[in-house]
Amino acid sequence: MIATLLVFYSLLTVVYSDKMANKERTFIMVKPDGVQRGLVGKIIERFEQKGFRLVALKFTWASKELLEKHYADLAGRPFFPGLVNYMNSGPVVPMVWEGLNVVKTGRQMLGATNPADSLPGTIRGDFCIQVGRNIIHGSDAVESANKEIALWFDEKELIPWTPASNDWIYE
Ligand code: DAT
Ligand code: MG
Repeated sequence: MIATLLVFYSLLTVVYSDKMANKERTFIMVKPDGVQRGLVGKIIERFEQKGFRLVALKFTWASKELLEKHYADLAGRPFFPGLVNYMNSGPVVPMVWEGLNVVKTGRQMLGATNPADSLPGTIRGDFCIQVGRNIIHGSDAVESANKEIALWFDEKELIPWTPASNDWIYE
């Protein structure tokens, strides 16, 4: 009896942790050039058709202060002032996407930082040419994703939900 309960419990734990793994979140942002060039819909479509869940989205013109925090790790780089000016040159579309391995897969969907190195089929590979106009941001690790999500969104703006398609995307 106890053995049966134990097996049942461990099965539950496996199923539960599997479901939790599907809750990984990443921070994706269409940069001002992506917005100006009318690529917001196409970018959202890539994440939707992959099967990831949209958890938050807004349209905003970010302050330099926020952008300096967002790119704090790059503050010492020669391109930093230009990067902040570019990111502050128009509205952006920050988003949170959720799903299994969404951070790593999201980076693969974006392509390399420099579009010259981004493979065809990736967002940067298909839609842009230069590193200073690479149209989209994506978190590079779970830890930075969590930091970026907290920087751009309030907790109440993150909407947990289960799409009707969920059981057809995850086994
Ligand atoms: P990523 O956006 O792929 O995470 P990153 O974090 O190294 O790349 O840099 C942030 C942004 O800064 C990048 O999307 C474009 C810009 N950038 C990076 N390296 C650059 C460079 N060598 N010259 C100009 N801009 C650069
Ligand atoms: Mg980065």
